Amino acid sequence: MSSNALTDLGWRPFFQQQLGINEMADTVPARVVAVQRSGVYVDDGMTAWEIPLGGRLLKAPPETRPTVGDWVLVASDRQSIVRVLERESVFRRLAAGEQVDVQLIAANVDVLFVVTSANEEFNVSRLERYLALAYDVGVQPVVVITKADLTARGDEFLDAAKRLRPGLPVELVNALDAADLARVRAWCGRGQTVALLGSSGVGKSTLLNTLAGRELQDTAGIRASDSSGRHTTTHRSLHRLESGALLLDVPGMRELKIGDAGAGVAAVFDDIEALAAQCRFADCRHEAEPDCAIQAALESGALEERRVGNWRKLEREHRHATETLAEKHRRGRQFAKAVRQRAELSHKKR
Ligand SMILES: Nc1nc2c(ncn2[C@@H]2O[C@H](COP(=O)(O)OP(=O)(O)OP(=O)(O)O)[C@@H](O)[C@H]2O)c(=O)[nH]1
Ligand SMILES: [Mg+2]
Ligand SMILES: [Zn+2]
Repeated sequence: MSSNALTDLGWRPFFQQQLGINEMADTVPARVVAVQRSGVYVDDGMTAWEIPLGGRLLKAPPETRPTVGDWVLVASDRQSIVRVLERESVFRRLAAGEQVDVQLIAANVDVLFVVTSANEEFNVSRLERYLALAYDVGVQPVVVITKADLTARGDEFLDAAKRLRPGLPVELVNALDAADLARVRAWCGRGQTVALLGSSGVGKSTLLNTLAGRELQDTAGIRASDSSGRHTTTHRSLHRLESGALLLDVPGMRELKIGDAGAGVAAVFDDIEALAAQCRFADCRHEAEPDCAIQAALESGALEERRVGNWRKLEREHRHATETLAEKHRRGRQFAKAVRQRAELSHKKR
């Protein structure tokens, strides 16, 4: 296999340097292009094939299981995964619902397309959530607003998104029109991995198809009543474009719980955090305390009420997730210790 074929899949020194000498001889590096219940689809740059998910990997904690975008070492018989290579980046979220379970969304991503559309679906607070996810792992976000062809108010959406962060790249497009995607395509260079995230029906698969110039993924219409999608894409998959980019299509998300992405929240709201540092009291709750810089900025109109509200909400979510995950890890360690002690005890008895 030529190393060019691997490079085109996103292979780089960061992964190469993780290989031991024996591994170079005994294993094949491959990229996970899809994960299904039955197994993992991998690509070595020449062909793609399915590897059944064996017991050991299935039972591994979610964070160590292979996810789409991962680089794995495959045994020479090509039928099992020896190990998952360390990730350059990984998007995690908390599973929807009450329990705090971490879910991996995608690994080794270079650019995140936060996809939204120029209609009722557009929501700046939701965009801030996606931005926090991107900043938390150090991935470049690009906001792509679709359905420009269906509205006369495109520029309003464009301006609202641009106001989120200074210098944030935002593109307003008709995702069905290849000629309209030149600037979007500029992010899709050879070997670059680009993940598409957003609600159902915003046009993630449509963008992929138009960029690829062929129908790689099914797409479907949205409900006219509220512009919400029908969850057409059902599993995550990685696709190679002619340009050499790797596009990761993800099923639409009903809700994105960002989990313990504290650094990401701080980055999205760095202006608010800077103000908070100027309050008179270090533990200011920015409610009725004297000399509160945030209250002052709200009163002068320098700061938007909605933004402060979303900052508080994401901060709360982050704190809750961090505490609960820490508690969960502690219990997991206690359980493992108890199992070990019982095993030692029965060993001594024999
Ligand atoms: N006119 C127009 N229609 C669009 C545009 N982008 C997407 N659509 C349509 O919107 C519908 C939903 O698009 P999809 O690509 O299936 O949306 P998705 O984000 O992949 O949705 P899920 O797979 O459910 O997450 C389809 O009917 C598309 O043709 C656009 O820019 N203009
Ligand atoms: Mg889709
Ligand atoms: Zn304050």
